[in-house]
Amino acid sequence: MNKVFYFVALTVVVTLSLASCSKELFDKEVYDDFVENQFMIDNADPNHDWCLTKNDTLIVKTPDAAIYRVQLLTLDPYDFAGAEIAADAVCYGDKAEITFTVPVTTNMLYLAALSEDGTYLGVVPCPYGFYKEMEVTRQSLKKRDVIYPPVPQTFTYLYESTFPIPDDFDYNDMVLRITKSYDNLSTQVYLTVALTAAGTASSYAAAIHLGGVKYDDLVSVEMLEDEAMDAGYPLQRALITEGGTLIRGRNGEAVIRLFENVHWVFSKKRDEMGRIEGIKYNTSHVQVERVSAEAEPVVRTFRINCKTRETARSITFDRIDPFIIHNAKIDEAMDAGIWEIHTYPYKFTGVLRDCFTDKDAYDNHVSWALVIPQCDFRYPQEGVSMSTYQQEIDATFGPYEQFADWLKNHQVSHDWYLHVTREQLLY
Ligand SMILES: [Ca+2]
Repeated sequence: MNKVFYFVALTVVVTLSLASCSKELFDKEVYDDFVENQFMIDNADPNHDWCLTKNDTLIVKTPDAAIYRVQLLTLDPYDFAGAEIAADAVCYGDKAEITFTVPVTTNMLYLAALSEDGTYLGVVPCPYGFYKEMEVTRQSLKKRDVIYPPVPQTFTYLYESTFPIPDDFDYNDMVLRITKSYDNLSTQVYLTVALTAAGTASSYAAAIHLGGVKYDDLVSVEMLEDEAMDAGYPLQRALITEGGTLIRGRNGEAVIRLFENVHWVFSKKRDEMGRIEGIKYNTSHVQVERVSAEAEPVVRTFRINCKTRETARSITFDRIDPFIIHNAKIDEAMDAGIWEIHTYPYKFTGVLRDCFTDKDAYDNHVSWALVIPQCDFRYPQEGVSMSTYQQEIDATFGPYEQFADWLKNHQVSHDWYLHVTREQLLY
C-alpha cells in the first residue's frame, strides 16, 4: 500500500466511521473520487447492473401420460457431459409450469421428459424466448442409448471483502459455489454450498440471505452434515451473534448462517499465541508458510423446509444472496464499524446489521460481489484484478479482458467469463 493510498484510505475510513453519528462529516465527492481512482476500469458504465442472468417461465403441456416430469437443461445431454438442470418440474393436470434462471447469452435450451421411475424418455430443443407454451409428446422427443446424466445448476459467487473501501478487485477474498436442487411439487429446496477460496488475511463471517423470503414462511433449515462449517470455533462470536442455522433478519427475512470466521473454517486451529492465522486459501500457486495455503473446499448441504410449495417455488437463483459480514478497520486502533457485503441487487440490504443509514453515500455502481452463472469459473490469482482498463492509453490487461468491455457498457460482453485472455493469471 503506497503512502498516498494509505492517506486517502485513512481519510475515508475516518469519515466513514463517523458517518453514522453525523452525515455532514461524510464527503460523498471525496469517497466517489476515491472509489473511481481505485477501481480497475476507467470510464465504467454509471448504469451498470452487474447482472449476467435472465429469468423466465415456460408452460409445458404433456398430454402423454407416460411423461411424469420435465427438466429444462442447458445442454443436450446426449451430446455433452455437464448439462445443468435449470428447472425440474413434475407434471400435474397434463402440464408443468417452469420458472428458471439462465445466463443472459443463452439462446438454446433442451427440454427433457422423464418417466415416473426417472428414466429419460428423450430430449427436444427449446430455443430461448421462442415459446411461452409448448407441447411435448413421446413422438416429439429425440432419444439415444447413452446419456450423460444432467447435474443440478451451480453458480459461482465472488467477493472483495473490504467494502466500503475499494481494494485490488481480484474478487477472490471469498469464493462460494452454490448448487440448487428443487422440484416444483416439493416444499423442500436444497442448497449445497462449497466455500472454495479465502484470498484475504482479514477474516469475515458469511451467511445467505433469501431475498423476499420471510423467516415465518419457512419451517426450518436443516444442515445434512453433522458439523457446521465452523464447528469448534473457540472465540466469542462477534459478527453473527444469533444462534442456529436459520436466522430471522432485521426485516423478517430468512437468513442461513454459514460461519463466523473464514480462516477457522479452513484451518480449524490456532497458532501458539491462540490466534487464528489469516492465511489466504486457494488463491496462490506458490505457498508461503503462514501466508498462503491450499485446502479442500468446505461443503455443506442445507435443506430449506418451506411451509408452502409457493414459497419453495419462489426461491429462484436471483433470491439467493450470500453475503459477508466484516469489521472494516485499517489497523488495530481504528474501528470503522461492521459492514455487510452483498450481491449487487441487494447491495444496500443490511440484513443482520443496520449498516446503511445513508445508502446514497455508497451508491456508485461499483460492486464488491460478482455472481457468475457457471459452476467452475476460474477466478484470478491473489492480487490480480479481473481486468484493468486505462483510458489514457486505451489498454486492457488481465485474465478476462472482456470483463472490462462489460464494465464499460453493461449491454455487451455478457459472456466475458467464457473467454480467458491470460490463463497464467488465474488460480
Ligand atoms: Ca484477494
